[in-house]
Amino acid sequence: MKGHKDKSGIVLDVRNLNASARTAVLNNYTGESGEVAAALPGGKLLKWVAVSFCLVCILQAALNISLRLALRTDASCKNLTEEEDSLKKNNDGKHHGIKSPPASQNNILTRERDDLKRKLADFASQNNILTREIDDLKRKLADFVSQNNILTRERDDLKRKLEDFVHYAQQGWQYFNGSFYYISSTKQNWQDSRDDCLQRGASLAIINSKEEQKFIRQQQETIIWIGLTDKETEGVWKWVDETPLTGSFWYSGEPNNYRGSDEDCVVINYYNDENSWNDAVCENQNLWLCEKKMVI
Ligand code: 2F8
Ligand code: CA
Repeated sequence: MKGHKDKSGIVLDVRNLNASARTAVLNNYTGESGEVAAALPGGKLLKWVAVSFCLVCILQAALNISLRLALRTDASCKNLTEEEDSLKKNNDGKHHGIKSPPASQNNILTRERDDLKRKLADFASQNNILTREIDDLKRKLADFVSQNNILTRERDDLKRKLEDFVHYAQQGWQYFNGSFYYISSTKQNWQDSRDDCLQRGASLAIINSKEEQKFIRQQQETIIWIGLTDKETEGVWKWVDETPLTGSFWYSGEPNNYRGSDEDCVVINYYNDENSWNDAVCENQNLWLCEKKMVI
């Protein structure tokens, strides 16, 4: 058999073809060494089909993507347009006094907000007033507490004084011009007399005025010790409360340390005379006069 093999080994028989067909086939399928090839090769065909199929698929995918993008863009534009229309409607309604539902709701909320703001301002104002009132009341309370403490101390002080008054009055003491006076019923020397007065919460009498001197003379009928002495320094007379002698009621010729005796303590001797004082020896036994000053 006369024929030609192509690269795949297929034998191509061209004997029955007419001249033009045979020429065409042989022209198209010539081997690498110049020999005539057989019919179309099967591998190339398959490659062409596969490539074509892939191209069709790619084209299909591109078309799908394009269509989807186009549809989505269209939907977004539609939504935006609707929103724009809605906003326009609302805006037009506000400008023309038309109460659309959202605007009405907005007005209600605005009024409620304004009401709440006013109420808050009122509460703040009321709160300030109440705070000031509380501060005032606190100050008044503090004043009352302070005043109450003062009054309590005064009350307690007065109670003590009243108790003192009752006590000395009940013991037979005589009251004159702010002091209670007590004349003993027994006799002692000057120092023991002084100590007795101290034990009674008092002192030997200290005479500071004419009136007091007169009152004391009226109470006595005999010689009594009073609280005046120059035991510390001869000739320097001092009261038992350490105050110096300023005004005196010495009897005529006194004090005299009679006949050289050491007369350092004072008695009211001549009680019929305003000037009734006499210096006497401190160890003499006499009645004594206690004085309790009452500070009112
Ligand atoms: O004459 C004054 C004189 O009188 C008495 O002495 C006699 C007094 N003595 C007494 O009271 C103890 C003196 O002191 C007084 O000076
Ligand atoms: Ca004397």
